[in-house]
Amino acid sequence: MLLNAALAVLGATAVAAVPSLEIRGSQFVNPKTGKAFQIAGMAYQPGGSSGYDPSHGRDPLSDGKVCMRDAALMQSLGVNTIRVYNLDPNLNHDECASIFNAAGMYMLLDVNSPLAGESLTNVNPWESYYMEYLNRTFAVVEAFKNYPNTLAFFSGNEVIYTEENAETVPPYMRAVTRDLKNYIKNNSPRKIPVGYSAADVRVVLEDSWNYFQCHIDTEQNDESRADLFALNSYSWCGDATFQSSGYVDLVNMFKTTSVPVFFSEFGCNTPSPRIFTEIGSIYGPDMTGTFAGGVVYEYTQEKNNYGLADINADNTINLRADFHTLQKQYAGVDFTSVQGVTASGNKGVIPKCSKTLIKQAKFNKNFTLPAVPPKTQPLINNGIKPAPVGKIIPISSWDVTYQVKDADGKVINNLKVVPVKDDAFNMPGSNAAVSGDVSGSSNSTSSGNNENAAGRLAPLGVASSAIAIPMAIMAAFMAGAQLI
Ligand SMILES: *[C@@H]1O[C@H](CO)[C@@H](O)[C@H](O)[C@H]1NC(C)=O
Ligand SMILES: *[C@@H]1O[C@H](CO)[C@@H](O)[C@H](O)[C@H]1NC(C)=O
Ligand SMILES: CC(=O)N[C@H]1CO[C@H](CO)[C@@H](O)[C@@H]1O
Repeated sequence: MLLNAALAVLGATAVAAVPSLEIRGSQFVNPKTGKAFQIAGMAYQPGGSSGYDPSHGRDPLSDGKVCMRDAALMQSLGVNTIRVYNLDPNLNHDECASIFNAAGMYMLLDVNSPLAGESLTNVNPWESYYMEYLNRTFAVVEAFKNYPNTLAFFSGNEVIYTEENAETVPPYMRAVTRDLKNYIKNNSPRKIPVGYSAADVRVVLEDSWNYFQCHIDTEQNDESRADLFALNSYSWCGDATFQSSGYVDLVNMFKTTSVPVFFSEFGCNTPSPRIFTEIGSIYGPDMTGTFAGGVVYEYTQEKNNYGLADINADNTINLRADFHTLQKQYAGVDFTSVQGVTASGNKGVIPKCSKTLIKQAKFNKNFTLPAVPPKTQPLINNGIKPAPVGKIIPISSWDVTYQVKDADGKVINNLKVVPVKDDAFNMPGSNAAVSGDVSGSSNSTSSGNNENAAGRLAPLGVASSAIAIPMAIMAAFMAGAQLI
């Protein structure tokens, strides 16, 4: 009996995975349910850009104990996606990817890094577009293509942000997108989307979106067309509205989009503490018809002061008031409804690439893209060698081993990741370890729905305790122990 029950759960948890999503028209879609998916994302770069340090074998997804801590906290928050900027394709990410997968979170991954030779430059981009650079981006694809929760790759982040770099960068950015998409087409078991993450600089924003989403008439299967378009936007500050924040202008700009559009970063930090009232707008009727959600910037407190959590030198954490405020805002959204909408099938308007599509005088209007650099086509056709290989692995314990304190300084007990059911992703309420009752957090907003949030807790809470014990058994099983 115990054995059967254990094996049943063991079987279920061993393969448990978030459903890999597809892009259909302007939406992310869960192919198993036909529902459109809204990103409730978190920028995840503990240590800032120095959290990526190939010389010391370190990147944000290479330490399982750290990922367990952060996955549990972000799960408590209600996050369903992380964005990770700088990755070393040659490190082992299996433990972290498996933890975030079990916690019901997708991964948006940048293929570039700030180190020399690891991204397209915004000045003289042709000087940075060569085989070794592309090989590295392909290596990131290889390292992450097997994880079911890899949501998409960003081929570039804020490379275009002035009229000057808009003169030269766009064709190179589109060429990198093309090369990545062809690489994935030939070498990945699954079509993982590729797109661009733009700076919300309005003078180049609309042209960037059009330049990347348009279809080049002379191309058959135009692989250079981006699969999605994201923007890093900080225009909603403090107690703003859909109108005053300028979000209304973004919705008007993007409402005909032929690819998913979402915030790859948001979360203005003045005034501080933040109140995160944009959450109600992003997941409300004003936005969800056009936007596919967004990514809060950012999880850890760094020099630029956007963090929700302070990480101490010994890896313990002190949550900041903003963490609890954001948690309340998410809890005030009825995510069961938000994630329950059947995909519209809306293909939007795919514009033809042409000079007249681009509005700004200086913005590049050349759609004859740079040729694939020398020695690169064989890599695109046959794959890089050697190629890193990632895979989902069993996790023996979901407990968080580092101490975490809430914004009142109270130790959070029994913090752990609560594996979500197979084919599910994380929702607010799935992990109740972090209470919202913290004096320092803002209480100015949508607390009215908390009862709903608590109501949604029950089924997932049950699942969690049912899974916690068998996982220990599974650990023993994996270690070769007898199960009777
Ligand atoms: C391509 O990437 C792989 C994996 O990171 C690496 O081992 C190899 O040296 C790279 N090749 C070139 C030519 O950069
Ligand atoms: C457009 O870009 C291609 C490829 O880089 C280049 O050969 C061509 O000269 C460019 N055309 C114009 C009008 O600049
Ligand atoms: C941080 C914050 O907004 N606190 C407010 C919570 O609600 C009380 C009572 O309405 C206010 O006095 C606080 O300023």
